[in-house]
Amino acid sequence: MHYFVRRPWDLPQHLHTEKNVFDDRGRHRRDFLKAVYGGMGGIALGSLLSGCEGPSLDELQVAGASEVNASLFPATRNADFEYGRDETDRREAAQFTNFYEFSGSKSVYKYIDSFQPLPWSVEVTGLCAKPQKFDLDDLLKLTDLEERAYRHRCVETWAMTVPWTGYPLRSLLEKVEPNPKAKFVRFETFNRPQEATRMRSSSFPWPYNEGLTIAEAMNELAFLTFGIYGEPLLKQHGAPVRLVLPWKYGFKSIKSIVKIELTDEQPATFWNTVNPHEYKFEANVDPAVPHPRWSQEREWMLGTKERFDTQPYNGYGDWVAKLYS
Ligand SMILES: Nc1nc2c(c(=O)[nH]1)N[C@H]1C(S)=C(S)[C@@H](COP(=O)(O)O)O[C@H]1N2
Ligand SMILES: [Mo]
Repeated sequence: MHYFVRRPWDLPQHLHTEKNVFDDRGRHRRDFLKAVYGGMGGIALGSLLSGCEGPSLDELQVAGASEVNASLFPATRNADFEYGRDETDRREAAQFTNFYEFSGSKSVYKYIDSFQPLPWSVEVTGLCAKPQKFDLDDLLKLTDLEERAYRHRCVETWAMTVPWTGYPLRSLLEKVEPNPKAKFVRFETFNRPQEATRMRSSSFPWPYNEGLTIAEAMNELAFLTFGIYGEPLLKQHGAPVRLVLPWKYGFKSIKSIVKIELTDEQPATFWNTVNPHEYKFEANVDPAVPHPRWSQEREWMLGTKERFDTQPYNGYGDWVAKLYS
């Protein structure tokens, strides 16, 4: 019952802090807004704008938080996962993203105003006993949300450490009761050329899609994600629901998912279709296998530019190495 009266992303930032934007149905809403905007908004806003170079928070679409059940955020941190290094600054993460539907640059936040992520639903279909379409709210309440501190490694060698909110993908897949014939899972992003200008270009195989083996999809690490930094996902991070697969290169972590399909054949995937030589279906992080155009031995962190040695499976071998032996 705790919904915003208007979509946060429909309004400029300054309006969000005014009480009259919200009705009086509960303190939750205002508390949530404090949570959403308090960290980077409020006092921090002034110092950020005066003290730092770069885009304002408006431009970063901090206001792009999803219109979701306020009482669910922030979720409890799962102590099984640690970064092993410093957490990436949320502002650095918000202004350096890959979302090719909107831009080929990292400044996706400049091009994402037009994206309207609500209402949203995800169809789960294919080789299963109970194919279903889930509304976002049903998805959010399917099981308890938790927060996980994960390392993220893009194939381009940049890396970040951010807390995601969600639950294992397995929890959703089990609801539809996969058939034993299901060997792969295919994921698809929205197809909205009106909202995402680059989808008008026929030089890419839109919509973005990705895939996993069923064993990968059922692995504890595969995380269906609704939030980042204790708040609903910003639009540029793949609102309102995306995948996060920390042992694979970032392009596998598909954003803004509308469809999940259980299949018996390895599905075509976006980057593998565009350039099969450079982007493999499996795409596990591996320092020993160079990208055809660069080494994968080292990685650099968003924000600090600190450099680290790349770890096999991005350091998650204890969870996933068994899948590949
Ligand atoms: N639909 C869609 N999902 C996507 C992408 C994309 O362009 N479109 N980019 C991928 C890449 S290359 C990376 S590194 C991650 C980046 O997630 P972030 O921008 O939230 O850091 O999203 C992945 N998911
Ligand atoms: Mo990436």
